[in-house]
Amino acid sequence: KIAEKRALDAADQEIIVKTIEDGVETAWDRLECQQPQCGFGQLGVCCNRCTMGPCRIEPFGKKPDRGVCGATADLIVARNMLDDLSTGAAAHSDHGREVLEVLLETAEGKSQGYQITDEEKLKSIAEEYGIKTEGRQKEAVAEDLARAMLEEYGTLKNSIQLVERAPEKTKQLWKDAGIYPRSVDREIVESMHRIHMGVGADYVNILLHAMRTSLSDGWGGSMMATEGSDILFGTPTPVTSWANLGTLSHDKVNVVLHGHNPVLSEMIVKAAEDPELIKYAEEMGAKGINLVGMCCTGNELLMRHGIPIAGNMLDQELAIATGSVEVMVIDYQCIFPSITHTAGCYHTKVISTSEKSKVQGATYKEFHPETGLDTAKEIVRAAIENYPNRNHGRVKIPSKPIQLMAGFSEEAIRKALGGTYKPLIDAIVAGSIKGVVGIVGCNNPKIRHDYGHITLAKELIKRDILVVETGCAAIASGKAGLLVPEAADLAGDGLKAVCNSLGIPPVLHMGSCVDCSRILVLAAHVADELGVGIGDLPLGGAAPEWYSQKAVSIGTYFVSSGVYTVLGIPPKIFGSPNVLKLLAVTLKDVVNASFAVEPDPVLAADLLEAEIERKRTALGI
Ligand code: BF8
Repeated sequence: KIAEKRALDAADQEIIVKTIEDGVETAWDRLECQQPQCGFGQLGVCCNRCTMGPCRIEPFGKKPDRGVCGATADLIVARNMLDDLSTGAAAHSDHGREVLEVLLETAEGKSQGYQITDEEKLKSIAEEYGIKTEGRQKEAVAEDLARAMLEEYGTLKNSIQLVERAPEKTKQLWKDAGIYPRSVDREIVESMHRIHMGVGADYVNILLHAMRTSLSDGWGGSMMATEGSDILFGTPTPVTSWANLGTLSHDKVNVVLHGHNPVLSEMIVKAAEDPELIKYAEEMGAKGINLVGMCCTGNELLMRHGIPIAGNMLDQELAIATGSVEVMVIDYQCIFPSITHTAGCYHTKVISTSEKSKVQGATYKEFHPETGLDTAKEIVRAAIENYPNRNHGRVKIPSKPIQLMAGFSEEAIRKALGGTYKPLIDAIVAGSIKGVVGIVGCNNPKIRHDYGHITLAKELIKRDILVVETGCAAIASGKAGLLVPEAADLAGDGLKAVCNSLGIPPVLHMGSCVDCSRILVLAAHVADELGVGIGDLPLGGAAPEWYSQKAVSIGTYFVSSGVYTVLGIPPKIFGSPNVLKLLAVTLKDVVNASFAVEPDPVLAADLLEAEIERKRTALGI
C-alpha cells in the first residue's frame, strides 16, 4: 500500500517495499519527517539574506508586513525566485562550460579518449559564429569555436551568438521588454548583485531580470552544453533500449552513472568496452560489466549509445537498495547528499568525480579530461573489485525492463519528417496534430513518483497533442512504455495516424535537461517556416513534478520564449499576489505566454489544450 502510494511504476514499488523491509531511509521517509513544512517558506515570504533578519511577512495582511530592511512580500518573493532561478541557470551553464573546455582541450590534442565526432555539426555551428571552415582541419575549427563559445560566458559584445537562432519576432519582444540576454555569466552575477540587500527593490524589475537570466541559460549555457556535447559525442539519432530498475543485472558488475555531464560518463562507456577489464570482471566471477544510467547523464548515454536507463531522480536510492550496485559514479546535480548513507546499507561504493561536488563518505577520484580514460578505467576496475562483496542473498532486481525508443534530437526529428518541418506544420494545420507540448523536469516526493508525468502525457496524446520530453519526465515515460511506436495506440486518431506513418512514438525523448534547448530550436525552426514568433505557435510546456532550481530557470525561459507553461508543484510565490499576477497574467502582454499552476495532471491537460486552441484560433487554423 505504501509503495503504491509512493510510486506509479511496478518495478519501483517492488524496491520501495524492499527499502522498508531493509530499514533503508528514502526521500519519502524524510519528507514525512519534515511535516508540517514551513508555511512561510512555502509562500516564499521568508528572507534570510542578511543578519538584520531572518524576517518573515505575515501573509494575511497583518503585521509584520515588511522585513527589518523594509522589504515587502512582493520584493522578498521576487528576490527569492531570482535567487533560485539564477542557481539553476548557473548549474546548467557551468555544465556547458565544462563541455566546451573539453572540446577545446580535445581540439588542442590535450585530452585523453575524446574526439570530434560530429564534424557536420561542428561546421554548421562554426559558420553561425562566422568561423572559417573551408580547407581547415576539424581540430583548428573546433579550437576557434570552443574559444568563441567560452567567450560568450563573459562577452563584452552584449549578445550571445546562439540567441540569434530565436525568431525575429520573439527577439523583438525581448528587446522591447529589455530582457535580451547579454552574456551567460553576466546575467547570473548581476542577479546576485540585484538580490543583495539594498539593491533591487522593485519586484517587477527583479522578475524581468529573472527572465533575462533564464534566456541566457536556455539560449546560452544550456544550448552550448547540448551543441558542445553533440560535436564531441555525436548528435543523437533514434535508438532502442530499456528502462527501469530491471536493467540492473544479477550476474554482471553493475555500474550506475548518475549526474549530468556526459564528459565523465562517455569515458566510462569506453572504459567498460576494454577487453582487459571485461576479462578481469570474468575473473572476479561476473559475466561482464553492465552500465546503466540515471537522471540526465543517463539520458545523454541513452540518447547517443542506447545505454539502458535504470531510472529517474527518485530511483537513485532504490537502485542502491536492490543490493546489486557495485559502484554508483556521480558527477553533479540532483544527487542526494545522503546517497553514501544509503550505500552504507549495502556493498555499494559511491565514487565522486567532480571537485565541485564532493560527498562525504564517497571515494573521490578527481576527473580531468587530460587523464579521462585512465580515471574511467580505474572507476570500472573499482567496481569489478567490489563485485565479490555483493551479497546475492540480499539482492532483489525487478524482472521486467521496459523497451523504449530515444534519440530524438531536433535534427533527428527533422530528418524523420523528411528534412523539413512542413509535414508537421501540415499535420497541425489539418488538425490531425493539434499542437505540441514539452513535458520536462523532475520527480518530487510530494507527488506520487511519475504519476504527474504519465497522467499528463497520456491525456495529451489522447487529445492529439504530440508530446516531446526531456529529463526525468522522459525517463518516466520510458518506464511506463510510452516511448515506443506501439504507444500510438493510446493516442487520438489524428496523432496515431501520423505516428504510424512515421514509425515514431507519440512521446518523443529529446534528451537531458540541458537539451530543453533542443525544444527551443525546434520551436524556432517551425516559427521561422511560418514567419511568426514562438509565442504564436500552438505549443505548451509542463513540469508536473518539478523540484529543482534548474526547473525554475527552464520554466521561465520557456515562458519568456513564448511557451505557456503549467507547473504541477506550486512555486514559492503565493505569498505575493502581485508576483503571482505578473507571472500568471501580465506576462501574456509581454511575451505572449504565462505560467499556470495545476497539480491535477488531467486539469493541466485541459489548460494546455485550451491554450493550444487559443493559439490555433489566432493563427486562423
Ligand atoms: O537536470 S529533471 S531531477 S535529473 S533537475 Fe534533476 Fe530534475 Fe531530473 Fe536532470 Ni533536470
